[in-house]
Amino acid sequence: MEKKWWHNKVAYQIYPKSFYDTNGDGIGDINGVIEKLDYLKDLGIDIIWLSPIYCSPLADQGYDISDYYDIDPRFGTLADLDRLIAEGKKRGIGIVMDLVVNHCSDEHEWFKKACEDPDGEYGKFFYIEDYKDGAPLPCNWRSYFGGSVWEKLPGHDDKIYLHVFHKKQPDLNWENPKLRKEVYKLINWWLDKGIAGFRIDAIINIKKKLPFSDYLVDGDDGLSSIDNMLKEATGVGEFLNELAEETFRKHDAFTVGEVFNEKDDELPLFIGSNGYFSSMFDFSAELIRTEMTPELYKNAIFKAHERVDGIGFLSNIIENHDEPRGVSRFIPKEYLTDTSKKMLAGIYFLLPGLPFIYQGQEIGMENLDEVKDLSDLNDCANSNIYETSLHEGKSEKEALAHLINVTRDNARTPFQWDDSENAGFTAGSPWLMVNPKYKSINLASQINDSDSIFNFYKALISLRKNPEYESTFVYGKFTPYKTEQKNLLAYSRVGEKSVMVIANYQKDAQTLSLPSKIKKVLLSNISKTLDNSSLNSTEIVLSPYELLVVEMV
Ligand code: ISL
Ligand code: CA
Repeated sequence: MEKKWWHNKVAYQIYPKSFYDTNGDGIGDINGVIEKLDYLKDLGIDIIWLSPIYCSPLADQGYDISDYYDIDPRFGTLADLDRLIAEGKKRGIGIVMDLVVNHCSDEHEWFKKACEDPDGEYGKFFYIEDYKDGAPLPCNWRSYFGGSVWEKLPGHDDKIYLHVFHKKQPDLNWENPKLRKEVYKLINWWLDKGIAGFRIDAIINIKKKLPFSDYLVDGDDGLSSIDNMLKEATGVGEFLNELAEETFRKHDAFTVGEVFNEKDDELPLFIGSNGYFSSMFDFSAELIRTEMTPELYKNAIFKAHERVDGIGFLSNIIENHDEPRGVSRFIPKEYLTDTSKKMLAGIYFLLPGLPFIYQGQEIGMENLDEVKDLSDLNDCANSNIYETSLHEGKSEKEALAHLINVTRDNARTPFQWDDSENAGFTAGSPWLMVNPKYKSINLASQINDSDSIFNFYKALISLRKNPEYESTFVYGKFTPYKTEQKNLLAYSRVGEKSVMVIANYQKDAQTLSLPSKIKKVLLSNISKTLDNSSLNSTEIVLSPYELLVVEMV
């Protein structure tokens, strides 16, 4: 495999609005990121992905961009960002921006001009259709946030526009070469500024199956999931190849795609050498919507990595800004402890590919347990989730309880820096409630505690980067071990060294027989040391939720 500069990197996702507020307005800002660069450097981070900070009405928290060339004043200025890029460079940290080009904001000048003259140049930047009241819509697709994808074009009773996300996020028409050129221009403008690359939002959505048509109704609302259309849409690769050719490849940028619904035979095109992207996220575990079990988790992540074996690098996560906290999702509540959180960390961190840490994950931040009222939360996706529950017959209390388990706000509550008011996130009043658990879960209490989750993440990163083991963790062959043994997650990474990652994903101890003897323990979440007799045996007893990383003889 041809070596690339980003292969051995460890990335960290920042959700700027909730990271650190320096001016007391309750909203995290770029200066807050700059202030915390040394913290991230100390943790061992090489790449920071910033969720969007461009000008935006924040209808979908910045994923609705009204100016691609400027920073929203709530986050700072372009000068602040230039400073962040420069300060990052000094510390060997690259900045990756979020690229949101399936749609823009309805407050972007392109859309405003399209509303002024739907038949003019900018009308063709969007999907605008004629419409007569009472007539059927062009298609029955359901927007991701609920309701039809069609909305009346402001100022035009006889026209509608397409939005697969929020109605304030009109879809850009990628079939139009002029639009594509504008997109490439803005990407190159940012790359020329010296950013390391992009995380690419909802990129599969840029290709629609045209002409518009109805798909199988799959809900009481008489609509059809976008996924049904995406299965039939072909040709996204032509757009993506042109995109890569006109922008990323020229800059040797690091790019990670938010890719769903890709087909097996497309994988080499997406992330193979000279693929459209450097990497793409592995969402296989996040996508499981039934109750999580260790077996489901194991099958999902192991299959995902076997599927790309020899093709390319996945980017591994346990959570992001769109998901509940990973520890709350993947570990049963009654067994959620520092030990089980560290186990989960070790499992995903040493897989092939790039580990991504989402802000707060490194201190074990958890979901909210309760909120008094829907209005304590913020995400634009909430009301649809809540209403759907009521519609299914749940009581208001049950609907709220369900929402708390799944809402994206779980990941968006402010970072818990310390146990002072507002968790040290802001001197003002935070834009979204602080998770009350900040009194016990916060960075200040962990930073000097060698047993803390924070220091476990630090140890994981230094193990990955230890020159003796780095090539094994980055390029070593991945092989699942004893997949049939229940609640055991084990795999080997074999390169210059032979390493095994072993996790006992259950509340009871279990015994495991190994393929050979252990040479030494590289990392353990229960401070395990092995005496001589254990080192001479090929059988080990694992404690509840134990994670063991060992070098094999
Ligand atoms: O978040 C989801 C489910 O809760 C996904 O369906 C999500 O909408 C999808 O992953 C696309 O996400 C990205 O684009 C959205 C934005 O809301 C998300 O925050 C972003 O990650 C629209 O820009
Ligand atoms: Ca601020």
